[in-house]
Parts: sequence; structure tokens; C-alpha cells
Amino acid sequence: MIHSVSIRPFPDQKPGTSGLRKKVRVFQTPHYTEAFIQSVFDAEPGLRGATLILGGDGRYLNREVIQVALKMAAANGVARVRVGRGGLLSTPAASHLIRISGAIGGLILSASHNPGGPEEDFGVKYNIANGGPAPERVTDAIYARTLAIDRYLILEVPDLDLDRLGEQRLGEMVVEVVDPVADYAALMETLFDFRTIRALIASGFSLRFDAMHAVTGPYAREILERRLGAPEGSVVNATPLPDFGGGHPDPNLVHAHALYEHMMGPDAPDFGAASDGDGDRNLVIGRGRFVSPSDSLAVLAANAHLAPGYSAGLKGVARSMPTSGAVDRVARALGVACYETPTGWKFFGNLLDAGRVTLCGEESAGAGSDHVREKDGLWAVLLWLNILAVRRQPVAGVLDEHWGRYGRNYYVRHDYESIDSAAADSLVEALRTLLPQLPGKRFGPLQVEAADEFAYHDATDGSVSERQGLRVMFEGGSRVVYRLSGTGTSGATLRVYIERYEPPSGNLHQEPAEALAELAAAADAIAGIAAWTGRNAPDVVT
Ligand code: G16
Repeated sequence: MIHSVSIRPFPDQKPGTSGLRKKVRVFQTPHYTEAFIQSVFDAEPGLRGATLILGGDGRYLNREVIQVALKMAAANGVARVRVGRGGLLSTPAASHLIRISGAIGGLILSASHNPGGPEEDFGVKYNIANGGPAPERVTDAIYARTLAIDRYLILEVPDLDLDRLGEQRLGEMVVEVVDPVADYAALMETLFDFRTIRALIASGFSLRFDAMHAVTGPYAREILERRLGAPEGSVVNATPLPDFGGGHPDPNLVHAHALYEHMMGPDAPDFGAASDGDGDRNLVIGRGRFVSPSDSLAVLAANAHLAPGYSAGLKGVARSMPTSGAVDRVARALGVACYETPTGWKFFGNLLDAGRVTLCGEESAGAGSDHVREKDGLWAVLLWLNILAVRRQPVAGVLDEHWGRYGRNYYVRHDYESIDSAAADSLVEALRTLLPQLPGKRFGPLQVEAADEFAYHDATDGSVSERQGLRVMFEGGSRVVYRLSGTGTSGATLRVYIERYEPPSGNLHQEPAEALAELAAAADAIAGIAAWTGRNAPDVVT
């Protein structure tokens, strides 16, 4: 029996950098979740009679919302939903499933690296038929619908058993519960030389993968332990928990600190890695050596041809604007194009679909390729392992050689979290006004060469995205970028990205904080961060 439930629109359902992210209790507001899901369905013209993919990262509320989404999909005329067992699907696995199922799209329930639990965060993302995050024209249509919606449709039926593989019926709709790992693991086997990686591990190469109690646990155990032969226990925190064990499933030096300490200690394995809540981010640390995400992207681009899936070379690469220029140097050496996009994986989709790029990545610990349309944490780990297995060098050696050839882009990101939204907006507005006056000004020993606000012109569809970050470029190639995060759920988060290039002949082994100290001071002086936010230091440095 289909119910049409009358509702009033919610004014705050504008999707951010990656879907709608809010506190759990906001999603628990009566009709709130249903209103957003119905808006997605209403904005998707091909939904009736189509296949839809559904899964999430297992965080608090995941199972409940899966049930709601299934009943709404049935009431809205969807023909088939393929849902991960237990309601689980990592974001890259969902992207792959959309692509191989010929699905119209997929709903992914995740707030990514944000914490989970009754007092924490939840999120709903919609991915389109190419497997990638809905582009802005779609998220704009969804948002417009949220402002006008007056009803949602839902089937009144008991909950489905999400833990039993196979097909069940929900009204006219078929629900197929699938193994969340199998198709994804099979895809990885086509891209990487599992035999060579297995041989490396069998020769005594040790690794630790920290799944942070999030969705990649089952994927990493299957691939790293069962298929590649890493000893049991190499994957730690491998059981997805609704509150991620009370942690913050963000693979950076702050939240994956235990892994970092282990990798810097006397018993460190050869290779350490972590992923985030929904499995699309990655952190890579060699024994005694952290690899910054921007450097990781550059190393992967320079060495991808060592893996079978990329042996034909790269068509091109792309990075988000705040990501360091390290990969640009590799692209130049390879003679391929390098695209600069705004923050957000959704901006890579068109370039990948058009066959202009093979690899893309972001400073926010994301890297991926044209194998899916999402960033992919385990994929990055496997590409690293494939490279190490062929080169038979430690991570630190690979990085040193890379810097010795291309130079080093010293890089750091400062996050000022949960600051007052009005103060954050005022800071940005004041800085925007200041930009034209900055060229020629000196800050300590640094002289500003240019300053602008980044706008992106998508060469494939002609769309333009304005106001994507404020940039201050200094003589000598250093730069500072400022932007407000689009993924936070309380107040505003100011991100300040700081970068300086050191040529191969320079000092390649300084501490980033030291190498970037003058720039960091200039970044504060230019934007008046302390004055606007009342903070004297960032909350998170990555
Ligand atoms: C999302 C996006 C990424 C983006 C990151 C940070 O990642 O998919 O493209 O770089 O947020 O965005 P912001 O700086 O606006 O907070 P995830 O892993 O959270 O889905």
C-alpha cells in the first residue's frame, strides 16, 4: 500500500561539497530524511522502472535509513534495488556497482570522515549513472525540489532482512542483497598485479592497514589478508561500528595518530595505510616516512605504468585547485595534460567520462582513477603496493628519488574548525575585497605577485563554477589558498592551504612546518585570521 505523506519543505537541504551532511538528530527530525530522498527521486527523471544502488558506511542510522529508502524506492516505481549486505557499501564499491549494474544512480549513506553516533553526523549522497557524485546541475535541481516539496511516497510494509544474500520483493520492486566486497575485489584484481604483490608480502614485507572501525574493514581483510596473503591481524580496527569506536574516521595525522606513532616507532612495518568512514580516502605512511596526499598523487602518477591497469600510460591527470602542484611537474615530464578543478570529486567526473584524464586526486587524502567515478582509498593503497612490489624499494626511497627528480612541494593545510559562520563569511568577504590591492605588497620576506578568486570553466560541458577559493601567489612560486569547507556540520571551517616549491638542488628534508613558517605567518597577516576568528592557532594541521 503506497502512502503519500504531506509535508512542508525544509529550508536547509542544500547539498554541500559531497551530499547533504547534518547532525544525526537533524536527520531524525520527522520527515526530514524522507523529504530529501524524495527530492532526489523527484529530480531524477529516469527513476521509474530503473535499477538503483543503495548502501552506506555503517554509521549510526545507516540501517534505519536503508529501510526507509527501500520503501520509498518501491513507492516511487523503482524496478530493482541492489543493496549491500547489512546495508554496507563503500563509496568506491557503490560507484563500481552503479556502473556494472547499468543503474540510474545510487544513494550512498555517509558523512565520510565525520564522526558517527547519536550526537554526531550522518549524510546522504546521490551518485548518477556514470557512478560519480551528482554534478552541480543535478544537486541544484535536488535543492530546488527540496524547497518546493509537499509530499513523499512510501510503501507501508515491514522491514526487509538486509543480512540475507539474494532477492526479495518489496511490492513490485525487487531488492537484491549483494556481497558488498566481491565485485570490488574482482575489479582490483584486473588493475593490479596481485601475483607480484603477493610475492613481495611472502618475502617478508610487512604492512598495517587501519580501517578505523569503518567500512573498509571487510574489503581490506578480503583483499590484503585473504587474496594477497598479509598475515591475519595486518588489518586493524576491521569491524565497522556505528560510532567508529568513538573515533573520527579521518585518515590524517591527527585522527590516525595511533598508526602514525606505530609507523614512526621501532617495530614499524614496511608500509602503513588507513582509510576513512566510507572508504574513499587514503593515508599512506612508509616506515618512518609520512607521505602527504599531494605527494602521493604525484608518485602514483609517475609510477602508475608499473601496474597492469595503467601500463598503457596516462591520458592526463587532474587535481583540485588547493592540491599542491607536485603532480603538475609529473604531467609535464610525461607530456600529458594536467587539469585544475574546484574542491569536490564531482568536478572530475566529466574529465574522466571524456577520456581526458586517467588519474585524479586531492589534498584531502583522495586519489582515484577512471576505474570508478569516486576517489578510492584501497585502490590507492594497492597501487602503492604494486609500485613497491615492482621497484623493491622502501616508501622513503621512492619519495626521496621522486623529490630528487622533480623537487619538493612543501605543503600544509591549516583548519580552523567550528568557527562562527558570520565571522567566517566576513573574513572571506574582506579578503575578497582586498585581493586587487595585494600584488606588490610585502609580508616579511615574501612579496605578493598575484591574487585572485578561482573560477572553474569545465571544458567538456561549458559550465562555470564561481567562487571556488581565494588565492594569493608569491614571487618564487609559493602560494596560500583560503576557502570555507563544504562538508562541516557545525559553524564554519576555514581551510588555509600553504605551499612552497623547493627545486631538486635545494633542501628537500626540512620539516614542513619549518619550511612553511614564513608563509604561514603571511597567511594569517593577509586574512587577519586571528582577528576574525579569535583563534591563534589552527585546530587541525594536516
Ligand atoms: C569530500 C569531497 C572531496 C573534498 C572533501 C573536503 O570528501 O568528496 O572532494 O576534497 O570533501 O571538502 P571540503 O574542503 O569542502 O570540506 P569526503 O571524503 O568527505 O567525501
